[in-house]
Amino acid sequence: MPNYRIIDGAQSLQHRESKAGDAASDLRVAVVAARFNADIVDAMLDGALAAWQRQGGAAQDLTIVRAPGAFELPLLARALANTGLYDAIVALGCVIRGDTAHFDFVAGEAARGIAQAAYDTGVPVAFGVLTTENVEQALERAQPARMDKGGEALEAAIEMALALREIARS
Ligand code: INI
Repeated sequence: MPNYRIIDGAQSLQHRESKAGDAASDLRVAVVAARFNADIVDAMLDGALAAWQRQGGAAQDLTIVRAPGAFELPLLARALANTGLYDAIVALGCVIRGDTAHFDFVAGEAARGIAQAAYDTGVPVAFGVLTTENVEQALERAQPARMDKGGEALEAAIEMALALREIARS
């Protein structure tokens, strides 16, 4: 195979079954987590924190900020990104269709605002916002022992931070 230069931020990520790695050892990350649907978002936060440890992140290098709901995640994510202190941000929330006629507005603005915060600041913001039909679907996705969407979002943030760092070095 020709000697292509490959940038793959996931290369140094540690898989679940292996022992802890060091992909995150020199990264700083902030997690912004909604309080609405707290049981579900807290399960996602547990998964994200376990992933941070598994990837060798230090406790003092991870900041947790709480938001009232998913609608408020973008503004806090943008404020955290603008500090210049963090290599990546993870936004965690859960919007359940049955809960509200506002579903489309809350979920839509969360997605749009989180993407815009990343584009405008250049800091990756992982989209860890569940949008589900009911609580059962949300729990299945949130629980670390099941789909672990919080851990997945945290690992996406690390992968993006490492890829952007390597691109900046090229
Ligand atoms: N916020 C959520 O994070 N999830 C929801 O399902 C939800 N529902 O159902 O309304 C929700 N609403 C609150 C919203 O995010 C804001 O906090 C609120 O509108 C105040 O701005």
